[in-house]
Amino acid sequence: MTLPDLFDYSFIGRRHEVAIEWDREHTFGDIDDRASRMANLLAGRGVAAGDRICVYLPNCLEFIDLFLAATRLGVIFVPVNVLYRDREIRHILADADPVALITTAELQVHVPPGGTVWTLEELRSVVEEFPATRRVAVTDGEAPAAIVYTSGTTGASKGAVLTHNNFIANAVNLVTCWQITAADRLLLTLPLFHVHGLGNGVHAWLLSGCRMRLTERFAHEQAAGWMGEFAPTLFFGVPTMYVRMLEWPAADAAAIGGRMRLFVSGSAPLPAPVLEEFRGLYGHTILERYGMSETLMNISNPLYGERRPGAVGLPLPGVAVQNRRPDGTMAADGEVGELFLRGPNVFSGYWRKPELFTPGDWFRTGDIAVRAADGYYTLQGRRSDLIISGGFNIYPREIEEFLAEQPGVTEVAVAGVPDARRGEVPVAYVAGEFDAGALAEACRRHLASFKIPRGFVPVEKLPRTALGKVQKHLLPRWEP
Ligand code: MLC
Repeated sequence: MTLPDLFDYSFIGRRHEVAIEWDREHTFGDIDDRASRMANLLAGRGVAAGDRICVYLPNCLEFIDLFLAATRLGVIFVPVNVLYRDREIRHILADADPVALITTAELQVHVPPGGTVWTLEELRSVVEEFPATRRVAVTDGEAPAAIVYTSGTTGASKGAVLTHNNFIANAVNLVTCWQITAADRLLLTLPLFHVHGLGNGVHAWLLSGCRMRLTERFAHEQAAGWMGEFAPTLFFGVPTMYVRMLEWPAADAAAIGGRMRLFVSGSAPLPAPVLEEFRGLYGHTILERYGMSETLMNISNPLYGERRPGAVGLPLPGVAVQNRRPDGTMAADGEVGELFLRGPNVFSGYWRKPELFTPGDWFRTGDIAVRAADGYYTLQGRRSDLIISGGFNIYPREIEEFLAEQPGVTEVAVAGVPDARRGEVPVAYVAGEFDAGALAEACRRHLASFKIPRGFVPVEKLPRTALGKVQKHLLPRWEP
């Protein structure tokens, strides 16, 4: 089976039902036709199976049209975070080698010159001329559907290649385990360029045939209004969104909670006190689950049964989990280990880096966990020094490499410091004769906003082990 076959449950089966609220209501038939026109447009420009297209767009209907068109043509869809700037985009373009990058006229200024760019505005002006005839060129469920770039421990991001079957396995699990049906109303405010919004949001919507209200982003000043008007029964969020929701008036919270069926959280750890406070206000226990770009969803608290605060729950169907000690033997229940995963959800490897992962192998997550005697997993941290801010992953190494290139910087370490809203934020510890304002400005110009260090702390030199490794836990405390 391929994604177009899966989505036909809704596109054919629920053709006349409302699928999405965006500028107005659109039926599944409308979305199907839009995807067909876009597929014909792409095919008319010579885009063919196996080619890559990069999509650097905020949430919009055309994002969905392009994704669906790509899955039909066997074209590999490469979403690019809209907060990325020239340095990050240059790397993705060089690595993915797409036939074109699609963006808005406004975002185009961040795209390095060279390579083919099609603007959203231009596509919009011509797509209606293409017929809504169906064109499906992919038949193999093991074909790649998307390459999702995920920050690498080496500084530069790597492209995780996800197949049609990976997305199908994930969607079937979520729809089954969270009992998502056509009667649901999904409010989707997550960015579509990550697997949380795309692999969970869009896929659960199209498989279940529910009604979705899509917004450009989670604007916390407006989100309470959307929840009031749209009355969702289902919401997928990152912890930062739930922290924001604690600030909403108690009467609104109770009304929203009264109509909701399920709140799900992922992409970053949900602090247990947030879960407790949220339960008091909204009358719901947020369901926390655990996933990654390379594997989609792995472990989830149950819909019925105990949603354990601080724990991510039990493995999803088909997902094999091993919690290994550093010597490769299995950790006992209650003992700390590192999670290794295998299953139909696990990706087929990193784009053009076959040496890093072989399909079918156990995937090493880098996540440190404990399994309780009753099977619930609790994450305890990461093997690497990954920072997660507002649900966006940051590898300190990438920022360190960039700052080390700046004038006056002799050495630099970046570490995550706790932040009540975002979970963590990055801070840079810098040795040398540098100007903090100039460093901040350079970061603003070349890096995504969530990667810009909140502070640049001068240090004489970095604390290192005898072997030269930086000891981040010995860095001075940062005070805002
Ligand atoms: C954030 N910003 C965005 C944006 N999200 N800009 C454009 N589009 C978006 N989608 C920018 C804002 O412009 C602002 O920039 C800054 O981020 C903070 O904005 P804010 O309004 O103050 O936001 P806040 O209330 O803190 O909430 C941030 C957030 C955002 C929760 C909306 O962090 C977010 O959407 N996170 C979701 C990340 C995600 O989807 N991760 C999934 C990864 S997949 P400035 O310049 O003013 O600072 C994965 C696997 C798995 O991890 O298991 O899910």
